[in-house]
This record gives sequence, structure tokens and C-alpha cells, in this order.
Amino acid sequence: PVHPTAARPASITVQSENVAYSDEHIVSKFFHRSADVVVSDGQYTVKPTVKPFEFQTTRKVSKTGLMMIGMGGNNGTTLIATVLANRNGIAWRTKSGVQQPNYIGSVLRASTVSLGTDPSTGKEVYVPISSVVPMVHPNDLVLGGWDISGLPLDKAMERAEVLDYDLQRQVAPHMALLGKPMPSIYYPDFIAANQEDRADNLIPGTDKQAHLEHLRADIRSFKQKHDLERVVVFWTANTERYSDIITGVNDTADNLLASIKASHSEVSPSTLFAVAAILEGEPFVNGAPQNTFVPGVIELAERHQSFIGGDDLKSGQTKLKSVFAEFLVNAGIKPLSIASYNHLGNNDGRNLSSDAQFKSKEISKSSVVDDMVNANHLLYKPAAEGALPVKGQKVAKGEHPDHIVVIKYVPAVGDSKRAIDEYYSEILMGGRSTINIFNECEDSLLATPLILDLSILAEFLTRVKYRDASANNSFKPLYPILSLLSYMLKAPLVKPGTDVVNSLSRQRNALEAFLKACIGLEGNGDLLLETRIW
Ligand code: NAI
Ligand code: DG6
Repeated sequence: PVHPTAARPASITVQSENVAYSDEHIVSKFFHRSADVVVSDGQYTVKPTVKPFEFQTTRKVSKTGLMMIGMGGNNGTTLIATVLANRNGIAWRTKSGVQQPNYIGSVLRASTVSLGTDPSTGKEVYVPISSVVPMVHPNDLVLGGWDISGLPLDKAMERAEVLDYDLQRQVAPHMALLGKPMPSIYYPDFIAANQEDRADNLIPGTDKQAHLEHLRADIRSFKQKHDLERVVVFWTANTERYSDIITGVNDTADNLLASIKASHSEVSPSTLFAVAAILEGEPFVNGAPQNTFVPGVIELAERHQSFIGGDDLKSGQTKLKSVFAEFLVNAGIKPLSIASYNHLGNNDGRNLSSDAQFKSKEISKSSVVDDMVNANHLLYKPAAEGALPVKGQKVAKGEHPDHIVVIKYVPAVGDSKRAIDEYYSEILMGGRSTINIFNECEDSLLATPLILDLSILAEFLTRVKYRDASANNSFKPLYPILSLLSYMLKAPLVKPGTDVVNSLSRQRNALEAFLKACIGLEGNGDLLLETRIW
């Protein structure tokens, strides 16, 4: 039997004057309700606003390829094995019985949203998120990509030591058919020195312009070979160190392109991949924490209207933190410190045992409580007017909890990461509360469904266009930075000048509201007014 998370979705039709279906499109009307707030002399004046929009969604999903950079790593091989096991219906024996393949952990495939209420029973009706609008099924993704390690994928899966032996044994022949990853670019300065012995599958030379052209040709030929309409290019390779942002080098699109031509040392492999994807007009997602998206990349994505999303998969400890810190602050409790430790023994942990790469991860793991703290001026004093950010921060911070992040490499535990978090908070009348959380699980089994969700959403968002209905403009694509992907990302990249939302529930609500808007439904039904009135 097919696991429910791998089933093909039922179709949903909305009967409303707010939505029209043609063979090609779903066109929906959406009223964006907000409010303008003016604060003056301690008085708040609020004016509700309504702005009409229309969304146009192409109904036919694109035949989509997922090209992973780092496909021979733990995430890459776990993802490939998962898709192949689901696609081929491979069940396997564990010490507790027979296990079916599934997509548990995918918010699109394994979580549900309420569409409304069944009038005959008064009960809410839930559907998988993936069936709200037409989306690619993960089984249908065409998989490929690059790795600096040339180990064939069946052997690379073995090296990762993530999946059960009986699954590996059965899926290995299918993995072997994919051969080995395409050669990649390796600039040793960007990842830990301890990765050098893996780097045996390289595009020759040091000319970055030639490398860029090579990567673009790889994307084009993969697309052609598999007759694809869309390719999502996904960085799930080692965490790199931060690139220095240098005026004249990577601060604008033109400077960045010129720096690539000049093979400037500060252009990282991940930035080069992002540029290749942008120039090919294909979405690029960064699953690691480094600043791949230097200002020049963002400008280039805007110029080419090519989609980008990042940074860093939010799989376990940080996901929980984005829920737990919000719970505390929204409960009116004041976290004074959050101390987070974790240790792991996979190759990611090995790479992160080097200072510069750890620093990238520390930054992405640390920003996750900022907006919740900033939203509560009753508990935390805001930054003084005109205060400047301290070094390493994007904006001036007011009072905030002490927040530390420690990662240690312990080879023995392999992919099974162990994380400990202590939340130390102020409660009523000077009291204190300490809450400790310990969690343990295979890191790559949490990360894999996120990569699938991000890729599937990125493809979907390329099929949505919008227009301001009041101006009757023509439809245009969404803004290139896909902040709707935030739910799966530790340090969400957002449109410059707009606020990052880290709260997991707000991120999910935004996604749900957007998907529903595409079929003419109002987002948040939590008011459930009918249950509150006579
Ligand atoms: P891994 O170390 O097992 O795999 C990374 C792969 O990237 C390796 O096979 C390596 O050879 C390859 N690689 C390095 N530089 C490359 C380049 N320039 N081009 C092509 N391939 C290159 O790591 P894992 O566990 O798969 O994680 C991948 C990334 O995802 C890491 O950056 C990690 O920090 C990030 N991440 C992982 C999460 C998880 O839960 N597993 C969650 C959040 C982020
Ligand atoms: C150690 O923290 C390794 C990292 O790559 C993490 O496992 C990964 O970023 C997931 O982090 P988190 O905080 O979401 O569990």
C-alpha cells in the first residue's frame, strides 16, 4: 500500500465568484486586508485598508528536475534514496517489522489544512497542503546534480550511514543507475580543510568565468536530456565560510559579474552556482547558512526576475526554538537566556568543526528569536532611536536574551544529532523558570523532506503571477526573493527593507494563506465564528 503522504492528491474545486478556472489557469480574487497605524503623542490611530489583487496560477505542473549541489552527501543521498524507494514501492525490514516508504516530515505532503466545514456534520474538513493547488509530486522529480566527491551514489549512500541496511540493499541498484555526481567546483578556502580528501571530482582549472559557463551548460544539458520545463538548483553542499562583502567586488550585479570574469578570490562556489541558476532563469535555493546571496546576487536575481530562496534548512533544534521562544514571549514570559548545544558525527559536523564554517552556522542559528523579542516592547526595551547596529548585526538590537550556540563534532554518533537547549526566563514577581529540552534524531531524515518541500514550492511559485486588481495591470511574477519559503529556513532571506518573520506559526499561516488565496479562499479560519455565536 502507498503511504498517505505519498498518495496522489484529490482535486479541489472552489465554487465562488472569487475564482475562475480555465484549462490553463486558476484566476482568483484576493482582498489584502491590513491597517495603517499612526502613532503620535502616545495615541494610536488605526485605519483598516483593503487592497484587491488577482492571482493567476498555471494549472499544469512543470516537469521538474532537482539538481543538488552536494548530491553525494548525507542529505543528497538520503533524498535520492527516499524518492526512489517511494517511486518504486520499496518496503524494508527493520527490527520492528516491515517499514513502508513515506514523506513524513514534509509539511506539504504530511500536514493538512482546513478548507472549511462540512455543513452536514459541522466538522472541519482537512486536506494535505499539497492538494490545495497543483504541485509537483516528489516521486516525479528528476534527480541530478554535482559533488566534489566522485563516489557513485549507491556507495555514497552507504558512506552516509543514515538509512537502514535492508533499505540500502534494495535501493542501491536504483541509485547505481544514476551513476556518480557531475564534477563540481572546489575553492578550498571556502570549506573546512578537513574536506580536502573528498575532493576528487572537479571541473578542471581555476578560471571562474569558465566555471560559470560550465555550470550553466550542465543545467541546460540536464534540462534538455530529461525534457524538463523547470530545474530547481539546490545547495546542499558543505557550509562555506562567509564571503567578505567588498565594494566593487560583489556589491552590485555588474561588479559581481566582472569579479567572476576576473576570477576574484572572494567569489564562492555557492555564489557561482547561484549566478549560474539565475542566468539560466531557474530557481536557486540555499540550504546552508553562508552568505551566498551577496548584494550582487540579489540585484542579479531582480534584474533577471529569477527566483532565489534561503538560507539554511531549519530542521530540528532551531525549528523548535522558533516555536518555543515565541511561546514564551507570547505567553508574557521573558526569556533571559537561551543556551543551545548540539553534537553530531556526520561529515557536516566535521566541516563545522572548523571555526570559519561554524561561524556561518552560528549566525543563522542565532537570529531566530530576534523578531519575537522585538515584537514585545513590554518585556524587552527597544533599541534607542537612531542606535547603530553592532558589528555582525544587520539592525540595531534593543534588549534581548543572552543567546549562545555551541556545536561539537563527535564522530561516534554519526548522523544522529543530539541537541540540548536551556531556556532560563523571568516569571511573575522576580521568579525564575528553567526549561531544558533534549532531542535526538537523524539529521538528514529531518533535512530531506525540507529540501523536497522547498524545491516543490519553488517550482509552484514560478507558476503564480499576480496583479493589482484596482489598477488593472497585466499579470507579473512574484518578487524574486521567495520569502514564502521561510517555514523551512533558519535565516529567511526576505525582500530588502522588509522584516524577517521567524515565528514558525506565522510562517506557516503565511504559506497557507497564500496557497488558499490562489484558489480564492480566505486564509485564517481560526476565528471559527460559528462556534462562538448562537
Ligand atoms: P555532507 O557533508 O554529508 O554533504 C555535503 C556534500 O557536499 C559532500 O558530499 C561534499 O563532498 C559536497 N560538496 C562540498 N563542496 C562542494 C561543492 N563546491 N560542489 C559540490 N559539492 C560539494 O552534509 P549534509 O549533512 O548533507 O548537509 C549538507 C548541507 O546542509 C550542510 O551545509 C549543512 O550544514 C546543511 N544543513 C544540513 C541539515 C541537516 O539536518 N542535515 C540541516 C540544515 C542545514
Ligand atoms: C549541527 O548543528 C549541524 C547543523 O547542520 C544542523 O544540524 C542543521 O543546521 C540543523 O539545525 P537545527 O538547528 O535546525 O537543528
